[in-house]
Amino acid sequence: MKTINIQKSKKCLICNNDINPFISYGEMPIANGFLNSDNFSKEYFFHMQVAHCTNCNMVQLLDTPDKDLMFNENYAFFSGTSNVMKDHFKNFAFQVKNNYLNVEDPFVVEIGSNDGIMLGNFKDWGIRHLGCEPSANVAHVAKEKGINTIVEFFNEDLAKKIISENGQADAFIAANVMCHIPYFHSIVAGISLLIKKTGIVIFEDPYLGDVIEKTSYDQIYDEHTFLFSVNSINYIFNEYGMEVVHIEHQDTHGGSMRYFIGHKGVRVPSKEAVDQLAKEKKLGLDKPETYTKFRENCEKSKVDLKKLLTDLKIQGKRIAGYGATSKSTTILNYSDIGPDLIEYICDNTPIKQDKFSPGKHIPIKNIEHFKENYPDYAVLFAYNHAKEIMSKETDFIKNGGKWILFVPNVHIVN
Ligand code: DWN
Ligand code: SAH
Repeated sequence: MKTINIQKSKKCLICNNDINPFISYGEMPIANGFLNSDNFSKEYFFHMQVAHCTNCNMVQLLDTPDKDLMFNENYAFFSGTSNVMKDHFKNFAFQVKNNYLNVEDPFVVEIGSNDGIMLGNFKDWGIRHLGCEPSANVAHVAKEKGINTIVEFFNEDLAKKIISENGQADAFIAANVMCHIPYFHSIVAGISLLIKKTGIVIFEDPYLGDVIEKTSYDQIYDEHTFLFSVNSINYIFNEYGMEVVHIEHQDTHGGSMRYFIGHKGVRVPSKEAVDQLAKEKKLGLDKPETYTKFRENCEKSKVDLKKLLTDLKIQGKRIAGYGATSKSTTILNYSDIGPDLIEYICDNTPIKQDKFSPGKHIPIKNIEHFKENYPDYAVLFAYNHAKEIMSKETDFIKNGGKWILFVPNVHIVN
């Protein structure tokens, strides 16, 4: 089996060093591009390859589709689909309010604010806030709740506009969006202007260390241009006179890192931040061998999952998927798993239901369909919400059903 397909070297999006891919996942569709059958023939694909930059250590996609193909008025991910995430973001917001907003008339900016899952807390507390959310449909949900939101992509120009209209911000916050933005220099340049000298930048994204350790390669898809580490984030922010002053590991999305960043010299970097920089070197996140091993692990995971599903199918078992995640687009297309193996995927998001999964065209159904048509096995594509989903779906197990997980390895939960 040969999945690597090295193309000509490209330049690192962060430091302009030459980079080469360490893996190709093949042709990939838009991860959130759920579609109707009349659009199958027009579906867009791109070659998904990943590289590690040996100079700045940023792990990145070589190519990303145009941003408007991914983030638009039909964006399929609504943050409010998870109650656990609502609590998570409430706690995030509390942390910002309690520790960083003890100034007169504070101002908070969030990018990728989606349906307002985090920013709504600041609105409820009467704190001056602004969300930047380019996907009009999810932004509309936030606006309906009275959360100040502009339907625009954040970049340096928008940062200047925000400053001219509102002044500088005390806190710039973001979750699961910074890693989505290939024009990252414009983002960091914008943040360095927008944030006050004593202000704070706090954002979290899936953590490279977890992806490597758990072979959770499904965190790699069109929207995720980067897999961040503390070293790579510190590298780029340093170029704009800022530095990582603290970090906190999070359990969300299979393992994330929350970065706290300030203007250089204003705060003393915490022990956690300093230690993590060294720990990443010990983990080998700066070594090409780490990524060669990761590629081998991805190839094994792909073979194991397809074999398990094929064997179950041969035994006459019915298999469904649970959670039509963006991540599942990578799993299904890379592992070549289609409707012959997975009958349907159920999901609680109305915009995904009664459409087909990107690339492999597996029917997407609502949760009632799952309850009325329990399969023998359900692949938990939304494994990052395992606790929340498994606690709601106890009847599936009572009816003899079994969950299949593929992180950190392919296994059946007995
Ligand atoms: O980074 C991103 C994260 C924040 O969200 C985005 N690029 C896109 C998206 O990624 P994802 O689709 O992999 O996210 P989730 O949160 O793993 O998606 C869970 C899916 O499962 C959603 O479609 C909702 C669905 N779901 C469900 O049907 N029942 C979720 C829960 C909790 C449930 O109980
Ligand atoms: N913060 C939410 C949503 C994450 S999904 C959560 O963690 O659940 C990523 C979001 O970022 C999408 O809603 C997308 O429209 C938005 N986004 C993508 N590029 C952006 C940019 N340049 N500026 C602001 N938001 C952006």
